[in-house]
Amino acid sequence: MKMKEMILSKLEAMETSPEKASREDWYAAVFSCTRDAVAKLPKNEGKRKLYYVSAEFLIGKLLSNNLINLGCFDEVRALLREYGQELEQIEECENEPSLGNGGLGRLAACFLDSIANLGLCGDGAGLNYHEGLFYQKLADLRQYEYPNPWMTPETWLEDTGTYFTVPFGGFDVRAHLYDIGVPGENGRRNTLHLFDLDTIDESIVHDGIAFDKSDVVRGLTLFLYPDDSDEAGRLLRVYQQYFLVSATAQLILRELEVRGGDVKHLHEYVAVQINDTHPTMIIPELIRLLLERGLTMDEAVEEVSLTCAYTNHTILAEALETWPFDYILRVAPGIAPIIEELHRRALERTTDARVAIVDANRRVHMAHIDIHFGYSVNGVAALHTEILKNSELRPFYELYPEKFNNKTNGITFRRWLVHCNPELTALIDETIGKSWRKDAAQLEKLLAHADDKALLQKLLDVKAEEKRRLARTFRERMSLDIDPGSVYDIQVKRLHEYKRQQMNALYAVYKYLEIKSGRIPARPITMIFGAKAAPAYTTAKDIIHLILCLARLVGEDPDTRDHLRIVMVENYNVTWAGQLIPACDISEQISLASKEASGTGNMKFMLNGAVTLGTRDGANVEIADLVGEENIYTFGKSSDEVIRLYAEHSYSPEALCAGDPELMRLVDFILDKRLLCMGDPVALVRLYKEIAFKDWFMALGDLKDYIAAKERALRDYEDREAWAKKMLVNIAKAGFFSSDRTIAEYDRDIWHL
Ligand code: 26V
Repeated sequence: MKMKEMILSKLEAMETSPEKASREDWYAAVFSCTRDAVAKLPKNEGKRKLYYVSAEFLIGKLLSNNLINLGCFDEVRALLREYGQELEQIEECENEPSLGNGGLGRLAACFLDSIANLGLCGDGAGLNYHEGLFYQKLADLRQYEYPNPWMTPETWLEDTGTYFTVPFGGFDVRAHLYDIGVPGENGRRNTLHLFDLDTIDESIVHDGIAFDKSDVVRGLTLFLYPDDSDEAGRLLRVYQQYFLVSATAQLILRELEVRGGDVKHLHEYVAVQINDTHPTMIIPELIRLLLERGLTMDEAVEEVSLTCAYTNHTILAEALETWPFDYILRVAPGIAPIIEELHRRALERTTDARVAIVDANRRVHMAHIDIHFGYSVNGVAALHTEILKNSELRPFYELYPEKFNNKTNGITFRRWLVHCNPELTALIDETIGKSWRKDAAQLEKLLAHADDKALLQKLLDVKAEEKRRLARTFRERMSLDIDPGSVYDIQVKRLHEYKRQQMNALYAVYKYLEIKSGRIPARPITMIFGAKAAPAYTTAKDIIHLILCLARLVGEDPDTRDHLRIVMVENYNVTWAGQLIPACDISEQISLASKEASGTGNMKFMLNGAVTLGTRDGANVEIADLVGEENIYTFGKSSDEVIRLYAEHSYSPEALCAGDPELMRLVDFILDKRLLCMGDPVALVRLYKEIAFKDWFMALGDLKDYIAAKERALRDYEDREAWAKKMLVNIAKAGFFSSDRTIAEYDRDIWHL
């Protein structure tokens, strides 16, 4: 039966009709038919199976995505329209699973989509957090955190009825396996496995997201990244990690057995990709289980080392995980002796204390386990991998040069173009045909049309329509009016000092003061922010506070409000991203060079025809090389310069301000009476001190150059045809950033599925 008929008969079974059905009825019918269709697909098979293990899978709403991959998106959209319904409105009935924090989690979701669409045999394994990350509310000019429950009776989660016993120190728990189907366009599917505990109790959460973090049995899978500012929180993270990897390792071995594989040759049947260090303990856990099955220590270490591969996603020292060995003893005593043994074996290979697994303070360096006892180490953009090899992980690179490789990140075009921007998709199809959907490099065919004025005008028209749509969304959801004729300048990503939302805020100060002095911009500017701050990260929260204060100041001042608007969207997530990205003119990618491993938002914006304003950091470098200097605005210190400044300890924000009154005036504005009266003086003074005296991520060092680059972009924007050409080149060159390309490289170089 065709999808259309299935949906109609579902409505009938629900005792309603297409004419009478409510939005909720339609959702229920389309959802259940889609879920059944996915469940019916045969699984991808292959001798070697991949397990992508990750603490985060930021999958977003699944309805449209699944319809696209099932090949019936257009059919269902047309059916709904026949009865006066829009798919995007129907989809509002679906909650977004909040199973990730940012780029790392979204990358995992894009990868699952590409693995399935390339027909590769590979599943994901993660945790089923009941309350997700947290729900961000913005009120009183600050962020508040609340639980973010997302599971409803209509859920993509399939209860497999399968359990695995996880042995914690002093007690066991039973990991309950839930599955979510991941359909591919080849008519087969893979699976995202999410583990959970039956004993979780949401009622222990109180006052926002507080709960007794020592209550492992009731709280283990409540939240992603529970607050780790006290010991109970840190231990809970280790409990989560061991729970994830122990259950996953048992699943892997059970599936191997069912497939008739031989544990003695594990690596011929299994590849494990360790997504950042959170799942690192899968290495000792697999070894433990192989020992139980009769392998010797030598054999087990050898097999697991040929099975596991590690991806590094950060060079921030503070994000490289280490745990006290005592925590491992308490939480996962079964693997403690194995970690000690791995430590001993690593020291047999080198005497360099920098690469030890357990350091002099008895802390376990998780990445070191991955590098010594995995067969591949990859960074996520060309620059990032070079920095890993030459600085951050240099001693390891000297030891194992053959393990290091680069895999520049990518994004799935099925979500980040076909789904979120159907109008642009249709225009591309109309211009160059549909071959780009299977081979994204074909987007380059657009370049042949770079001087086609009619096409350039259509590109501008599509963008204008997306901007009007976003303005309507703001009106409906935030009772906020923005000018669809203004330039939309957007920075959406996790809030972190290295990403430098504070530098963008200082640009807002600059523009505000310019307008107040009568220098009116050629066209109004709408600055849009979206970002969650980690609940215990004070400076990040102070930056949100500054942005919200500036938004109010600019919005309430009759001199400025028609020329500059600052908007911060609440609870930025995948759904918001799908609405914001198609409407963007200027994509803010302004991290301090060397600090952003890759970035993937940068790729999504480019694909949707935004022009990047960015530093030469992460994948921005590759974007710049692809589009050429005339189609991107780059500024700021190079990564080499930054690395040198850190090495010399020679960066001083105070000295910079002392020598530059204009810069000083912008920073001092944080303490302007207008802001202090409106906001929280404690937070503003604290932030002022952070920026004026520490500025660890050198925002002031790049600020003037940043302002100049943004002014240049705004000037160029006024030549609409020339700007449209930049848009076209960006779209045409985005093909390289398809996650289908990235996954094909992982398979070719690492997984060999
Ligand atoms: C670290 C921590 C530290 C403590 C609190 C919670 C937490 C959560 C995650 C992490 C690891 C962050 C790694 C990460 O998200 N990296 C991002 O990975 C993206 C995909 O490769 C990449 O595009 C971004 O540049 C990189 O920041």
